[in-house]
Amino acid sequence: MTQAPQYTGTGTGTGFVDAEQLLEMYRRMRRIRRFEERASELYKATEIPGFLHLSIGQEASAVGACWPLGARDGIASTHRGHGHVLAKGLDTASMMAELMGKEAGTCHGRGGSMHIADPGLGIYGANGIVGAGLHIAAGVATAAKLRAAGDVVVAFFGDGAVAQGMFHEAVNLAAVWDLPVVFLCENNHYSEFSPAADQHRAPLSARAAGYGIGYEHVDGNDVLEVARTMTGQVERLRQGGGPVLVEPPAAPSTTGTSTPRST
Ligand SMILES: Cc1ncc(C[n+]2csc(CCOP(=O)(O)OP(=O)(O)O)c2C)c(N)n1
Ligand SMILES: [Mg+2]
Repeated sequence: MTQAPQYTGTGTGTGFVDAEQLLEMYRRMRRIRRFEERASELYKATEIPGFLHLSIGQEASAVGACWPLGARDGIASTHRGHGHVLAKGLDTASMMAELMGKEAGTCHGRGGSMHIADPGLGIYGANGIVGAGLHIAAGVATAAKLRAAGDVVVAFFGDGAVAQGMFHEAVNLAAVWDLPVVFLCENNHYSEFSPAADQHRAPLSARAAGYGIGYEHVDGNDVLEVARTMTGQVERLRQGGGPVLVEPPAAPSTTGTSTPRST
């Protein structure tokens, strides 16, 4: 007889997920990992043009963050967005074609890894400009608030965006307009080669307090903890609650800017 999956971490709560849902979370994380491993091979073989930023090690935060989202909910992503868009429901075949610049790609090969988007799935783009997804998320959340159908938005960003003016503008506007958006910082404490301490002094919890919004720290390696936290926050936003900043620290292995073509 097959043993049901056992979970011993802190993320689970009674009735939160059953064994099949646990397996589905694993499938989603595995799909992202395998996709990026293959993309890395193709990049090294020069089959993928431009740059390729992998999110290996961050699968749990992508899958956990998107777990409570439906098709009408939105996400805005970053230069490191493969996991986010796959977790939101993009199919691997059209996405890989997009990375390879092919007509069969999600955006007919015009966007590539850093500008892939599918608004029909609530995917408002990966983004090559650090911090730029935050404004897009605020805009999508404004539309969601006006529609008043309970839709929410998750704005993924890295710690490198925190010293940008765009971060201030988007978070402040979301706070004063009570927009239904989760600002989710995958914090690996580096922006390219610059440690976070060289860029900003205050921790994200203090930043959130400065804007008068909530803050939650979660274990970015624990998909259940991220999913449970996000499920609670998304439910709160669907009921009309205001924005929140969620911080799952990211794995140091993802600090590299681009996967090298030759190693
Ligand atoms: C506005 C802007 N400035 C600089 C860059 C160059 N750049 C590309 S990735 C990156 C680091 C971003 O760091 P972070 O947001 O923490 O993401 P991480 O790569 O650490 O996941 C920078 C500075 C850029 N793309 N956009
Ligand atoms: Mg970073």
